[in-house]
Amino acid sequence: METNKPGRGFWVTTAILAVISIAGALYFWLMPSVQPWLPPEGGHPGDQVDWLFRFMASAAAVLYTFVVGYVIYFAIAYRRRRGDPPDALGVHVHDNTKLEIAWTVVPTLFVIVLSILSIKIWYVLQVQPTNGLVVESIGRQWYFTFRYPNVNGEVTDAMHLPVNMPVTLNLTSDDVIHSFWVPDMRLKADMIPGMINTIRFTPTRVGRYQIICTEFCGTGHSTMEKQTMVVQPMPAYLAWYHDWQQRNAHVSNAPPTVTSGTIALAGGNVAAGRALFSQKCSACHALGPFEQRIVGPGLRGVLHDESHPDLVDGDEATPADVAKILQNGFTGSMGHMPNQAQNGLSNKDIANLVAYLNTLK
Ligand code: HEC
Ligand SMILES: [Cu+2]
Repeated sequence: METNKPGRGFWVTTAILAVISIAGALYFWLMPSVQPWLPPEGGHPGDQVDWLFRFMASAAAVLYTFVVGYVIYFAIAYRRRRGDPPDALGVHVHDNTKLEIAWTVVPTLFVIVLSILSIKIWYVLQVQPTNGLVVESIGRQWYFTFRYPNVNGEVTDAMHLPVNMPVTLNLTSDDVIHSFWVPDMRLKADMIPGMINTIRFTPTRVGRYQIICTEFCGTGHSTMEKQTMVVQPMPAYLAWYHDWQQRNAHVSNAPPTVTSGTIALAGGNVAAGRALFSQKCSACHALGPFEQRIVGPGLRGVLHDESHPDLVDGDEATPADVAKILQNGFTGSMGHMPNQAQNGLSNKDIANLVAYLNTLK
């Protein structure tokens, strides 16, 4: 007589799988002390995110062990044996109500528990209002800028935050989709043009943490990892904050636009131009010869290379014509050179950049 009752092999297999799955679950649960896979958490709710990660990994270890273990066991136990007729069929099991209820209820409960745990953390991370500091970050090809209350314009060096102060971080993009990721804080959210995504957290450990873009955003994408989140004690933070308040006191808060008319180049500051170049131009331009392309051409000797007397737009290489390209942008055979508004340049910035480019020989 054919039977569909599980035999002794099934129960032995179940016992072995139970032992393996407990070992697997323990490994993932104790993982931070077994072998630190992740950098130490720099803040809250990063600690909760790690807890959820360990819980999910442990639960997945149990699930994986049983699913794969039984697949292997059944494939061996119910294989076709020597002497079976070539058209032998397996036992047909159907209408086992208990079994069907079990395999519906158990995974459903499992998923419900996981969603409740995730939603609790998601609520803290994205919804729960907090008092504290509100900072904005804007993704650009290929760097991040930051806006602070009562600081004009944008901060371009790094994102400074006081330790143990709740932060509401509003994220957006000026061009294409970027993604803001700080592994040490377990924070990640997309930066989408025309949308604001908010994440909330409290940095609890003083230090300097890398900010990385994790959405492929063009040829300079891999360079969007140079800026940092600097968490510091309040006095140091305030010193930095007041410094930027002063530095940007004369910057307008209006979004940059393309100016009409010619830009006055007298008084351009070479040092300011050099600093700006490394922030806003070096993702696309090397300081090598014209042929050394990143996205646009190398700019060493853009004003002094006799083998390239003309600029890409066909005009003669003079400071005024370089300024015109920075002002209006240019699209040619190599691609798109962003205009003044897209690069976020004031007229003064352009004068400084041209003064700097004029020193390259
Ligand atoms: C997104 C990439 C990108 C950025 C950012 C960018 N450029 Fe360009 N630039 C280009 C491309 C591409 C060209 C060439 C366009 C063509 O001819 O096809 C170009 C051309 C130029 C030229 C003309 C060069 C020549 O030999 O004629 C100058 C000067 C220049 N860029 C300066 C700058 C400066 C200064 C900055 C920073 C404010 C900057 N660019 C930022 C892509 C960029
Ligand atoms: Cu990006």
